[in-house]
Amino acid sequence: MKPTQTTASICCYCGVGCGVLIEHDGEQLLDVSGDPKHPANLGRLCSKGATLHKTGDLAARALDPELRLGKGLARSRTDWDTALGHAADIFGRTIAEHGPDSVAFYISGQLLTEDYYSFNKLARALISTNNIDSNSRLCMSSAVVGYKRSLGADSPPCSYEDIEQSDCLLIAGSNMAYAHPVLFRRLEAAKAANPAKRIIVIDPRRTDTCDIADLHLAIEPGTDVALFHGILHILLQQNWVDHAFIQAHTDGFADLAQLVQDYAPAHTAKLCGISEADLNLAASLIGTAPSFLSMWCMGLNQSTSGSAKNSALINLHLATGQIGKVGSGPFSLTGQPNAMGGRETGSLSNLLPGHRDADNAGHRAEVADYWGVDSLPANAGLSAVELFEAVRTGGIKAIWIACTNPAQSMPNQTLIHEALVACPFVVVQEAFFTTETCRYADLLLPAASWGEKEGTVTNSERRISHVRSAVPAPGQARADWAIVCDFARRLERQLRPGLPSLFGFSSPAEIFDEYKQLTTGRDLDYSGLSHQLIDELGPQQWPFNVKTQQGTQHLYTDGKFATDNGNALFVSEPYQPARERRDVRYPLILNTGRLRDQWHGMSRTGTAAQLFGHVEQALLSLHPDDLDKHDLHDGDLVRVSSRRGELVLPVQADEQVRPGQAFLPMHWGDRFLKGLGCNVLTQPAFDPLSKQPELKQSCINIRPAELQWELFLLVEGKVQERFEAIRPLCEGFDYLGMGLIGRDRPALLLRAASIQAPDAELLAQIDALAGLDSGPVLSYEDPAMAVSKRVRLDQQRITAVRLSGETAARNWLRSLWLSGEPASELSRWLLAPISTPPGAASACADKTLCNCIDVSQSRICAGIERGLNLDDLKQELGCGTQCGSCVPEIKRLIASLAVPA
Ligand SMILES: Nc1nc2c(c(=O)[nH]1)N[C@H]1C(S)=C(S)[C@@H](COP(=O)(O)OP(=O)(O)OC[C@H]3O[C@@H](n4cnc5c(=O)[nH]c(N)nc54)[C@H](O)[C@@H]3O)O[C@H]1N2
Ligand SMILES: Nc1nc2c(c(=O)[nH]1)N[C@H]1C(S)=C(S)[C@@H](COP(=O)(O)OP(=O)(O)OC[C@H]3O[C@@H](n4cnc5c(=O)[nH]c(N)nc54)[C@H](O)[C@@H]3O)O[C@H]1N2
Ligand code: SF4
Ligand SMILES: [Mo]
Repeated sequence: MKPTQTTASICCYCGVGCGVLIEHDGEQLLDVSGDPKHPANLGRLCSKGATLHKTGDLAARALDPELRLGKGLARSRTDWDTALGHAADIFGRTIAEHGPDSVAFYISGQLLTEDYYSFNKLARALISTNNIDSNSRLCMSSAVVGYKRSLGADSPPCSYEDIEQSDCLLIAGSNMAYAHPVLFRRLEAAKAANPAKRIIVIDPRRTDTCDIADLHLAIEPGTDVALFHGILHILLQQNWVDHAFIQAHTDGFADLAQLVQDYAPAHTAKLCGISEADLNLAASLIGTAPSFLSMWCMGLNQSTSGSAKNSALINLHLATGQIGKVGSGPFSLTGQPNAMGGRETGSLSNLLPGHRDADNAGHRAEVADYWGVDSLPANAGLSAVELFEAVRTGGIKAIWIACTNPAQSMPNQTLIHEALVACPFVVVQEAFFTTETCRYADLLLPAASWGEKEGTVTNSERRISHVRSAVPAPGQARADWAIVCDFARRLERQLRPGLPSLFGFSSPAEIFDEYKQLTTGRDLDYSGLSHQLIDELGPQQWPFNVKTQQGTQHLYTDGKFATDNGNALFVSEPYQPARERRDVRYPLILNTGRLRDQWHGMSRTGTAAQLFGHVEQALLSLHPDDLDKHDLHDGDLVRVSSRRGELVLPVQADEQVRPGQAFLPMHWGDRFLKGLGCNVLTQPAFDPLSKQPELKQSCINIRPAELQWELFLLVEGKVQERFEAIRPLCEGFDYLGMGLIGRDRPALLLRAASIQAPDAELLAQIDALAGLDSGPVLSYEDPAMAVSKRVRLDQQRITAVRLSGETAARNWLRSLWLSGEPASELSRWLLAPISTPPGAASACADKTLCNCIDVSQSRICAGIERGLNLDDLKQELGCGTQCGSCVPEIKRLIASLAVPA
């Protein structure tokens, strides 16, 4: 056995940026724990971070470059030299024939700073195009506009410590309990230590985050600007504003004061669908608090008025002078682990490195000078939605996609898939070959992933950490920066023959040292840092310049903002409703967002069965009244349609969603849910300034799917291989939902339905792949009814089940399998399997609430019914004692089930 070692690194999921300690033997990752020394998490991890080592099944990894030599042909494996040589030929030829703007790069907030910098230099300096955009366009770009317009630079002024220090916290359009769990733990602890701390949550849904709120404002979707203006109206009326601050440090207040006259309490409350009393309460909590902090996320940013929402919220801080001091300020939570680094290095089409703008001639000249090229392109680059539209209509002829899965995550998927089919040359630089986008790759480049690559990331509080590699990348996979620089050097031979290379880097540290000089003298100046210094001093918050040699906790403490005259600006924009409104044809508003244990398109989290324990499949949540109205029951399949597409999905009753609204998690794409996934329904309409699409509000209708023939498959073992083999066979089903189940014995789980039974041949193929064609298999066949059932028993234990035609026994068999017990009642049931299976009445599928200790909802409910409180449950069952991600949900169950004393 090899000796185990520990490497300190950073979690690759959300923007909290937790430090992790990776235990490994130099070849394999063995375990992960929270780094007690990292200031972002002080040793805590959430359910996703704590299971990192259990994800990333090698069977799902991209291991070799693969090249398709003609549309319609299969890709074949190749070596790096051939792969990148071919890419350089095609890019070179396309640029020569159609100009630099005929190629584009679509990159990701999950790359490391050094990867971004290489991509930016490649696109802007070498190729001379601004067609380089990232998935941050779907994520943080409204916040970027908000900060720049109101404060002069894209710099979040706060620190995590403000969560403890603040007297009043506003959480707007953020489900922190799921999406930034370690910060939420911090908030829970702070509230427990100081119950006088007031917390307001603004969210149309009653999420787990609301459990901590003193006040939850369940506003009508998209009405945040009206709400913020309405609050300011009251602040002015009550004289809860800081006139001295406004006078000394801001511009534009008179216009805003005028505008908010239109937002009187009664009118605002009506627009927002809340009570006037709640509106007044919110204003008084904010207006009278000694310190006021706001945190927000996609509920504000992903909107056609995302920029206005951001500025309207910042207005409240400027009007009350609650910025630039401890416990106060506007604090956007960044989604992806290095969305901040992307913004710093200029990884949106309109930006340049060092918080510069591509449409600013002075900025272009500074960067061109530093890079030693004549000039940078002045043509505006395309933003994500525009970029894929240009691909679809032929303007862009070669696209390079890295570390993002647009064929799952972009709105209006039908058009995205059309674009990827139409594009003459698609390069996909990916760690997992399983994603929806990889299907379209003419060239697939295998990327090293978490635990295997090195560089830096910046988290939500501007803190730069060193991401370290623990083990070598598998197969031929290489680090992203290395792939980019290798390609760039080949392209240079065509575009800059004879000149010295711009890409002669041999390590991420070297790239960092070149890049950091572009921050010199800028608001974010971190020219004083290096990889080595971060290793010595620990992670640091920018600015960190050569002179001060220390990090910065709070910005704007002197009341000087990053604008030309040093004053912050009040932005006055009226409330505009969301683009799509409910009407007779589309009477429900679809909201989309995150689940606790899944990450985006699930390329990584979707390889760990444990992470499906909390939510097993894609479900459309509706208020119970809406289910009644449509005569629907939990689990019924419906056809969900928007103006753009249709999906078949099971529904679930959910009191957290208000009547007239629906919620669908964003995670399921075409791989796990047939029909191009959640985003086949969403709309591409975007904010005019940030160009961020409105992913949170699209109108839909539902109708019963009426699919009589059903299929259920559960098969233990080799889950990735079986997934890949079985998924392509399922295209003919009207409904298909796939997932994993189990912990120590992972199994593949499949539910499908159709109007008619498929060919017997198809079932035979599935049976063969599931080991249900021979061996110890019990079966029942009723061809006249198109019903057929098979169960495989190995040593008396169920290892595979396939029910087709009718699947009433599926939950019973599922629990029998989960129990791992010998299945004695099976043969009796199989004699007459259409009759109600034993225990079927109560056998609705259970779920795992506590993922760390593996405690199911049913055990927790039974405990609550016996009178146990949270502490008793923790002690008796162990639930909630590790990462704590399940605690809000347990509290909610206690509130709904506990027998009043
Ligand atoms: N578990 C998990 N965590 C993640 C991620 C993940 O995939 N999984 N992804 C990371 C990334 S990239 C991001 S961007 C963040 C996102 O983090 P969040 O933004 O917190 O998560 P979402 O669930 O997308 O949306 C937040 C909330 O916005 C609400 N909302 C919808 N419409 C409106 C509205 O009009 N106004 C208001 N005020 N609220 C509204 C939704 O009901 C939802 O509860 O999460 C990060 N963390
Ligand atoms: N309906 C709806 N749609 C949404 C959202 C929503 O709330 N609702 N949210 C939007 C938001 S905020 C975001 S951020 C996007 C996220 O959308 P995507 O960017 O598509 O999300 P991921 O699935 O995280 O894609 C990252 C990809 O990078 C791969 N990868 C992992 N590590 C590496 C690596 O080191 N190198 C390389 N080259 N590849 C790697 C992963 O396998 C994965 O396929 O989705 C957006 N789409
Ligand atoms: S909160 Fe969870 S997902 Fe986010 S960085 Fe920390 S451990 Fe990772
Ligand atoms: Mo995001």
